[in-house]
Amino acid sequence: MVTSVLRGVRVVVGSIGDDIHVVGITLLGHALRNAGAEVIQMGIQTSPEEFVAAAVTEDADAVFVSSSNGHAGIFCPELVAGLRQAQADPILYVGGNLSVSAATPWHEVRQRFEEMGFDRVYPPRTLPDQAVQDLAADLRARGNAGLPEPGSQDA
Ligand code: B12
Repeated sequence: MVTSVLRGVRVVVGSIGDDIHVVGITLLGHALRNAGAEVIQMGIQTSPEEFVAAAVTEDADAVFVSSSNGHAGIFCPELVAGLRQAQADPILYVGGNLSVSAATPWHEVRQRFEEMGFDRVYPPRTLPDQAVQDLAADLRARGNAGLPEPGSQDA
C-alpha cells in the first residue's frame, strides 16, 4: 500500500441510520489512515444529520457511508439533501450491503444511489484499498493538486 497517497485529506466515515455493523467501517478507517488521510470516525448508527454536521464542521473532502443491513436507501436521501442544504460538496461514497434483497440486480442498486447523488457506489466485499485509490483519483480530478502522484517519491 502506498503510504501517503491521501496525505492531508479529511474523510468522514460511518455506518448510517440504524446500522450496527462495525467491522467494515473499522477496516475502511484503518486503510484511509494508513494512506495518510485524517479520518473522522463516526462509528455505527450515525444519523444523516450527524454525517452532515461532521462533514461541515470538519470541512471534509469526502464522506464514506457504510450500510450492511440494507437500510441505506431509507437514510441516504436525507444525508444527500442535508449536504446540499448546507452547501457542502464532499466526494460521496457508499458501500456495504445496499439492498435488503440479494435478488435486486446490482446495476439497479448502483443506479439508485448514483441518482441520489453518490459519486461512487460500491458492491459488497469491496476492498478498502480500491476506495483509497479511487478517492485519490477523484480528488485529483477535482483539482486537488496537493496530492502526490501515484508512484512518485512523495507517495
Ligand atoms: C457479523 C455480522 C453481524 C453482527 C455485527 C457485529 C458488529 N458489531 O459489527 C451481528 C450479529 C450483531 C449482526 C446483526 C445483524 N445483521 Co448482520 N451480518 C454480519 C456478517 C456475518 C458479517 C459482517 C462483517 O463484519 N463483515 C466483514 C466486513 C469486513 O465486511 P463488510 O462489512 O462487508 O465491509 C467490507 C466491504 O463491504 C467494504 N465496505 C463496507 N462499507 C463500505 C462503504 C464504502 C464507502 C466502501 C468504499 C466500502 C465499504 O469494506 C469492508 C472491507 O472490505 C454479515 C454477512 C457477511 N458475510 O457479510 C451479516 C449481514 C450484513 N447481516 C445482516 C442482517 C440482516 C443483520 C440483522 C438485521 C439481523 C437481525 N435480523 O437482527 C442485524 C442488524 C441490525 C442492525 N440494526 O443493523 C445481513 C444484511 C442483509 C441485507 N443487507 O439485506 C447480512 C448480509 C447477512 C445475510 N446474508 O443476511 N450482523
